[in-house]
Amino acid sequence: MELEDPESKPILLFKYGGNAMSDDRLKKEILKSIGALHAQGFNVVIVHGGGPFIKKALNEAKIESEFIDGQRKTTAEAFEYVEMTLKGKVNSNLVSLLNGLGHKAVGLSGQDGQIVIASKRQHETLIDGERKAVDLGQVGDVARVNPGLIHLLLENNFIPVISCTAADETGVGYNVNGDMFAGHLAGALKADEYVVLTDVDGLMKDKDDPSTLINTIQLNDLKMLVDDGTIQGGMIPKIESCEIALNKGTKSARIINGTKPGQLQKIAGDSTIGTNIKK
Ligand code: X2W
Repeated sequence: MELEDPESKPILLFKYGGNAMSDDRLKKEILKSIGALHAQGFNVVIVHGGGPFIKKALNEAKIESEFIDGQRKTTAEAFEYVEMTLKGKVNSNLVSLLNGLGHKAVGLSGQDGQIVIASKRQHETLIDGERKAVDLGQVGDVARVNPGLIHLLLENNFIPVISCTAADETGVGYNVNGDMFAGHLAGALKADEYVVLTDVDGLMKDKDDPSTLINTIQLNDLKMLVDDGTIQGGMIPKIESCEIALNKGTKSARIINGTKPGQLQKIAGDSTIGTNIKK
């Protein structure tokens, strides 16, 4: 995607997961690259997770946490630690680093300005070959997005940095999977590009062979690769979030290697980087 008309600044929404945050030097490089895109004239929004940090905080507090189908079962007690970690630690750190690089970053979560309204997730999982309902506690799905506040910030040259928590209409808070949160927000913002940062170069037909990197793929063809088992594991929620983003209004989605910040900086105008997904 190129910056053709400087008057209509394209929106890039980045999903930045906790796995690519553990190395401080790399984190700074990633933020430098995202900041450079902002300085080039793109509107930039960052949605972040922080799974490994939540895990550490819960371990230290001796609170058990279990993942069921990629969702962290979240008791009321665990939710306090989720919020403390995402908002108090990860979000404030990203904002400080971006500000230190000369940007004006604003830390938010789904609750702020009711950007995201959540609803309690009704979850079913396979137990002994049968689908059974399980209560995941305060795990939420995105019910609605109000992107107004984000547009306001972008128009004023701020970089919104958003934690993936949200509340329902009555104010009960929920822990939302970061990929799903980001996909919904990218869709509601009609982002020009939804960029998922991972630790591999993109989607590969054979995950152990980088020469099988898929550069461009239509969403329907991608779903076939998921259905036939070619793509598995941690990539699936990322693909699901790209599907949500594209179905809700994002123009294109891309999965790239966030651990190669040099690539990240070049994504504008270079469609050979990562896997580009089109509807
Ligand atoms: C996630 C939210 C954080 C997240 C969790 O508690 O880990 C649920 O699982 P990453 O680093 O992007 O994976 N929420 C419900 O998604 O972090």
